[in-house]
Amino acid sequence: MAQGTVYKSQTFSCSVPQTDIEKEEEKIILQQVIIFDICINFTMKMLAVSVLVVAMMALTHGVDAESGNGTDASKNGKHVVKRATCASGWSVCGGRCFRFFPTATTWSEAERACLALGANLASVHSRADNEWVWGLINNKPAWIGGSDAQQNNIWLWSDGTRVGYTNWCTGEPNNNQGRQHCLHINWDGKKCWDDVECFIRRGYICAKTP
Ligand SMILES: [Ca+2]
Ligand SMILES: [Ca+2]
Repeated sequence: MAQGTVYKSQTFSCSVPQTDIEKEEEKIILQQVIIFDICINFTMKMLAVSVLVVAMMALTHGVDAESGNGTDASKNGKHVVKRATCASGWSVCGGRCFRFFPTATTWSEAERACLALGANLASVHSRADNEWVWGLINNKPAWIGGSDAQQNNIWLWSDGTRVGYTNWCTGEPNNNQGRQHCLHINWDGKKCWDDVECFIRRGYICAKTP
């Protein structure tokens, strides 16, 4: 290096001039964006076509069913729609058939009478069920299917369904004198539940699936 040579200092701004390589990279990125855009448009169009095809298939199936060619059609060519229906004397609620029997009987006899009809003493799983059952019993205490006879304070429904919803009256179940193992509704004219001795006699509500 010759002595006394002066090198000009370079100054750089934030806007760096693009090199040829950078320009090439920008072109590649632009091409990728265009390709991506084309793919998106293509995908959206294919999606729209798929929806249209599915809708047409559904319409075709509906027409077939109405004309007697569908799997749900009956032999005479008419479309059959199954609805929950209950036999005469039974009323439907939540897909089950309920019936109140006013004959005063013990809880076990009531359960056996329900079984003879293909039913069980009614289990109650919601406020709607409870209102429905209560509306059937003519404002008298009546048996429903709850019992803790096997082990005190472990309540089971006689139809084998899980106990979730409950509507015990205040202070119940109290297992009074250690011998109350069966559940009746409408004690003291209320919609709530009470445990009582299973051998007392009550009207009862049976329930079964259609
Ligand atoms: Ca008990
Ligand atoms: Ca009680």
